[in-house]
Amino acid sequence: MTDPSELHPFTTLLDLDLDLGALTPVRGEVTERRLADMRGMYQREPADPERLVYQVLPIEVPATNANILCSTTLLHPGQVGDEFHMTKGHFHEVRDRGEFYLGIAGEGRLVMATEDGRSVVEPMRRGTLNYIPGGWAHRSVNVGDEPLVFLAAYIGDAGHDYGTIEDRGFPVLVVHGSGGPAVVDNPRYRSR
Ligand code: M6P
Ligand code: ZN
Repeated sequence: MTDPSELHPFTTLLDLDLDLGALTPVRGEVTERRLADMRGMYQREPADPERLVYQVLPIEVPATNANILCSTTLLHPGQVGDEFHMTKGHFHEVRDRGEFYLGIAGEGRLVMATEDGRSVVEPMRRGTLNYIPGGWAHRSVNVGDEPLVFLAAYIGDAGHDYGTIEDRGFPVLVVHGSGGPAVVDNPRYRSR
């Protein structure tokens, strides 16, 4: 689409279902991620690959830099070994594209990392606004007992680079420690 005014304005009422932790309605195709879709990302190989970890509910518009893409992520509570349920995590293919997350329900951590190995871990909960600058990979982690739900918005042509994270991992992990969620170094991280 060359003329962005060809896209008709619309309003989506985000209706928070407290039982499901889900936002409806959805405009577009829901992505479901199971443990089987995340092979090698957890330190321990899971025994139940069919377990549903998260769903991404999009508000679809054309993926160009004229638009802002939005999606709601519903990340179910749970662990694989010591590690809490998490998203795959990605850099943007167009590295300088930024993003923000608005926390809606649950308790989480947002793990961010640069390609030269710097990392930052920020809290996520209802009402938090996490700003992810360009050049920072991002992965969300559910450290609570309820679904972690957040709205994401990013520049439409950003794209998802999963391969770099699949090859190298994140520098840190979020694990269930004796005093609650703990951030520890990832022994399998491959620095450059
Ligand atoms: C957020 C956004 C989406 C992303 C989703 C799940 O909603 O960042 O772009 O797809 O989280 O994360 P991932 O794609 O890393 O699995
Ligand atoms: Zn992103």
